[in-house]
Amino acid sequence: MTEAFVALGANLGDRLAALRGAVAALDALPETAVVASSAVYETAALVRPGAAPQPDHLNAVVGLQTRLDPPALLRALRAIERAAGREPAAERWAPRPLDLDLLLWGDDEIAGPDLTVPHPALDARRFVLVPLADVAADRVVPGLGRSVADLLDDCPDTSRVERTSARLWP
Ligand code: PH2
Ligand code: MG
Ligand code: MG
Repeated sequence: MTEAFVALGANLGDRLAALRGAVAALDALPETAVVASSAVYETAALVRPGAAPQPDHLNAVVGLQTRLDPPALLRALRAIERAAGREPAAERWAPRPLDLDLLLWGDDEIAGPDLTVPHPALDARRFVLVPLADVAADRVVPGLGRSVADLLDDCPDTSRVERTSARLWP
């Protein structure tokens, strides 16, 4: 069993329904269970330099226990995104009905052509660190050697991350 953490985001369509559907789909994967869920946060969209503004995202993080391997989980994340109506985008960071990013895979570091874990921008983004701290504040991030709570304390990102009262799971 590995404990993995997945970031969820959506800024198109019924965002909360997409996040809830994704959590249920993750829990329904073979040999996989959702064991922790953060609050849901309304967050200002981070866009690429020079890009047009985008609608706010909802962001959250869930913890999983799984016997899948990382490539199998990654394929499952992509399939759940597609089932939520995500289409292959022409540009990176296009608005999307659902985005699922693998943040942490146990204490492992993975560097492959399709997957880098811990997620490379994890320590730079409050919309990732704030929900991750709900479920894994004391976890030391492999490669960085610092806890999620420490990284959040020092995170230079000042963009808006607002806790909502929405419940994601169960
Ligand atoms: N995801 C992005 C780009 N910008 N901004 C917010 N607030 N939340 C996201 O999940 C997000 C983003 C690329 O995946
Ligand atoms: Mg993303
Ligand atoms: Mg993604």
